[in-house]
Amino acid sequence: MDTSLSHGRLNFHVEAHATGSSARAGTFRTAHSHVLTPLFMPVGTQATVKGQLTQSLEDAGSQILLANTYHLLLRPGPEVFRRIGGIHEFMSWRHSVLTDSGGFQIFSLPHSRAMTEEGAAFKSYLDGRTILLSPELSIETQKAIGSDIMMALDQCIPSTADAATARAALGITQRWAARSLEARGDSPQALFAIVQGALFPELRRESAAGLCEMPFDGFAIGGLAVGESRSERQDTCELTTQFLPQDRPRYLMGVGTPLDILEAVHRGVDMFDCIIPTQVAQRGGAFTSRGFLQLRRGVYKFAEAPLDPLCHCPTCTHFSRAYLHHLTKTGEHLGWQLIGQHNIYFYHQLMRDIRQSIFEDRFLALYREKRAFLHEPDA
Ligand code: PRF
Ligand code: ZN
Repeated sequence: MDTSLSHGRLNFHVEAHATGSSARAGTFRTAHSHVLTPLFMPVGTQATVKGQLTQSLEDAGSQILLANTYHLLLRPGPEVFRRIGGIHEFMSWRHSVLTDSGGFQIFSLPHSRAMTEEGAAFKSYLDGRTILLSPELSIETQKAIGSDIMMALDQCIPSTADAATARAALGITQRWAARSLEARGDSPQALFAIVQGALFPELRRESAAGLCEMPFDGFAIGGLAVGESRSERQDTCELTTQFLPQDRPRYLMGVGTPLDILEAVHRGVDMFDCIIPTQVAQRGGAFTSRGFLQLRRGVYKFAEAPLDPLCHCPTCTHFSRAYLHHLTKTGEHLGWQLIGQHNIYFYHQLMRDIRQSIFEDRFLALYREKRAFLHEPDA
């Protein structure tokens, strides 16, 4: 195969580059859908984006949902996906799905885990059983789940780790990536590798260089948004994207706020996932074109206006701030659901605006304007 003509299983193409920025607009094709980048993926850990019907996600403009191998391996287990015919059928979602490999979720466990060359051993939170999640078991499970894009098992360490720890982790991640590729075999599912290396430029370069020698369909930047400052995150992201090939999608894992995403697109990232839009909605938090709102505040008790007068989402089309305030104050689930759908729509609209501005070569102007507007959620 002539690799100079190959764009991997996703056939990723950059359609436009921004002037004065590393931002780019692209497209790729999975087994289920045609995808436009830059894009945001809502998190559906347990084969559900909490509180959202898949129809609501489709209406909000979601293109890819993220699911977690770690959780789905434990419950319902791969056999359910094998018998039912994959996650799309299972959760009634006709667009694309990306599965995370499980490395990060195990790293996030407070105790009962052990990393060896073979894999990551952990105790099931369901029945206390010890499970060895090897790169092979992760891929086998992701094959059963039937995601469009699989992630290679990686060793995620705190971004503040010392150089020796970071070097060991990227070595393991590199070898696990090669084993994942081998385990994928001739499956049509795409596979991404994950760059690690904490905050050390030389280690990020080494990790990216090693992984880029292998025929992955895309590359993720892992190990960020785990305790570093925003400027450290931005610097590491900027330097890592420069080591990645132009002709593969780049995915910044677990990031972030709208401002984080805007900053990362500027530095050449194409894909994002984060629980923030659904998580803040649960507590009454909403992103709007005029900044972040807390709907529990008493000032909204009599507010007849929609949540965001400039938003065209179903929530803003049908409901007032007063009603959403009431739902959050009474702890009604519908409040979480409606604000969640609005927040997801807000993230997707941000990505659509960014994409459009890249095509019209006015990304830098949009970046400056949005940067001033995007307020952060309260900690
Ligand atoms: N690795 C994996 N999943 C992840 C991360 C990672 O480093 C992150 C880092 N923020 C989020 N999700 N496999
Ligand atoms: Zn809205």
